[in-house]
Amino acid sequence: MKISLPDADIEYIENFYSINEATALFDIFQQHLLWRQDDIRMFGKTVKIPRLQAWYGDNHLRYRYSNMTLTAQPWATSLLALKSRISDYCHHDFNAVLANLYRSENDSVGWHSDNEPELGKTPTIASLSFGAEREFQLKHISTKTKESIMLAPGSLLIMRGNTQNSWQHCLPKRTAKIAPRINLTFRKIIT
Ligand SMILES: O=C(O)CCC(=O)C(=O)O
Ligand SMILES: [Mn+2]
Repeated sequence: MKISLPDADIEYIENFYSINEATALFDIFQQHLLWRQDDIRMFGKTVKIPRLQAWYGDNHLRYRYSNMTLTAQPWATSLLALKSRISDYCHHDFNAVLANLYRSENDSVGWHSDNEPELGKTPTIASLSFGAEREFQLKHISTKTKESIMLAPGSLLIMRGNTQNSWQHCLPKRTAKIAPRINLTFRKIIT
């Protein structure tokens, strides 16, 4: 399904994986990915980022993200099957994936665009969700228009073209209790 937003090219496939597959994949990734708790420096202070992360990709690719440099772990076999299915669906070659584990409603990611220079000018980002459903928000950079999409387990969200140049996105904290969620964003680093 196309999500019709100005200056964006966004597609959402709710049942890219069945609910049974999504549940099994959540368990595998939660147990087997090399989750790390990174820090960032903000206003001169060191703070823990509010989620766990893991970075996998070809040839120890490096990725600078919010002042951190992550060096890719070699592909875990559990990720390769997903990469190939998503690459076929998107007709796009991905060479890395950033995994996020939101342990609870207190974990989040703040407003940002996936606009690091190593992604190129019009990156294609393929984002898979497992575990609890969470609200993904979008905000147009100049008009400030907001939109939100509930990302269901097993869903695939694809952002292409100008989306990262015109919109920011975030995954806000919530007050009501929420179970853990894993998000995998497949990317192509241009070296
Ligand atoms: O968890 C999500 O759905 C979004 C994650 C994200 O925006 C990112 O890792 O850049
Ligand atoms: Mn992002």
